[in-house]
Amino acid sequence: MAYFETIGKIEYEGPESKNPLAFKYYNPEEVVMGKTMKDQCRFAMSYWHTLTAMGNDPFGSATMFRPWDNVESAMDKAKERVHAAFELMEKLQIPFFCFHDRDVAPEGESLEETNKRLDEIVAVIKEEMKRTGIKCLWGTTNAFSNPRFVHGAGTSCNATVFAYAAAQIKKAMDITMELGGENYVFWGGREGYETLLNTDTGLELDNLARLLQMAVDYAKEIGFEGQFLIEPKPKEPTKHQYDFDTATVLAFLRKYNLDKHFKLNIEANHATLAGHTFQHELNQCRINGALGSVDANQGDMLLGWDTDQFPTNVYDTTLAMYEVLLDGGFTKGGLNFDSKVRRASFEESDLFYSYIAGMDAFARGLKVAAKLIEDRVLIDFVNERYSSYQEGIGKEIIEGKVGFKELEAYALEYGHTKNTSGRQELLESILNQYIIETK
Ligand code: XLS
Ligand code: CA
Ligand code: CA
Repeated sequence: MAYFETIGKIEYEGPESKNPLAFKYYNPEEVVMGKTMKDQCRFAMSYWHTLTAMGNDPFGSATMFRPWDNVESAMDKAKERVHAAFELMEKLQIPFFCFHDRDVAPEGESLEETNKRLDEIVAVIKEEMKRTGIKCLWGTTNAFSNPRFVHGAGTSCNATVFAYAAAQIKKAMDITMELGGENYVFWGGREGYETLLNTDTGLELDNLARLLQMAVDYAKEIGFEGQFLIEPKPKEPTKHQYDFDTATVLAFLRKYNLDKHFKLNIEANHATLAGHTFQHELNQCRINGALGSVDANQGDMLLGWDTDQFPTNVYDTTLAMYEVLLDGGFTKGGLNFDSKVRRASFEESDLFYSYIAGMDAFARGLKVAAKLIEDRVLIDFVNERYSSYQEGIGKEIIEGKVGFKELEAYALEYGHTKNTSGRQELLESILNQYIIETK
């Protein structure tokens, strides 16, 4: 059964096209910096926002019109969702998907039944993957929705809940491996605290590290070669989440000797919630060799929560792709649209318009970023700005040849240095020119 019968395959028609159901910038086979756009972007559909988000908010119930949900049993619904998902991805030319265990199959009465249900749906997903060639970018565990995780999962005060979370992750890793997932993500939805009056943060963080180490050990045991990723987020649902931002996650990983096993999955909206730009978080991953994958969305700067909107801001997509390209491009990671249509965009066609908007915004960002790198506009400026470290005293500082005494002697002789302008406004205007003019 086809669920989007009136919509055909979305093709690239170029920037002159007025067809709302066509790509204006995403041209999958076009080569940008040595790779096709398809391989540079590695777009993925988020199963949760696309198939299961119903438009509920704290003040109102579901608004989405989703014909594949018009079946009786929860398992039939889960199966129909698989078909709808793959039809949508095929038509939008999206080569990957990402999923939580609980997005694809409903929980049963017991863990055993839940796992059986997962196996049943995974078989359907596998068939669709075989039919379409679409792959799994990453899998993850939803260890935050069920009330059992009220005090956390790996950081719960209740050891039975820790055990349950471990069992759930074990199964999610099994199915991610079965589906050929290239990464496995940890987002600590309830791994944080509301008040320090009742919280042993030391034990909670030690336990979180223990859980991650168990995942590393289990991956080795079953031969899972996917990349482990941690996705930082500073708050929501908990007041303070342990995986606050890139810097916090890297410090945590290093403390527990887990850094060689994990990279990061950076989400735009989480970066801004942490008081950073999207580019800042990607940049910090890049300089630490920890850039794994990206959750492509955007927040609303006027709101203080996670709105998960489809990314349409070309300024941001350009600067994000700039970091990705400087990092050498994606290997196992990709651009997962962890984005949902607004509550009032409830028709099925809105799913197409939103993905087209996001894919075009990133394709455009990719091209502008590639041009900025090819023309070396920022690279040369930055190199020149730090050129005092390429010779003389600067070189000696870098090479570790001088200490305080030598630098004091130098400062006494040459202390009255002349600084040069940082030229921020000039660079911003060049960036605008590239965004507007790049063909
Ligand atoms: C929630 C997170 C979540 C992760 C996967 O804010 O973005 O969806 O990406 O669990
Ligand atoms: Ca995310
Ligand atoms: Ca989010």
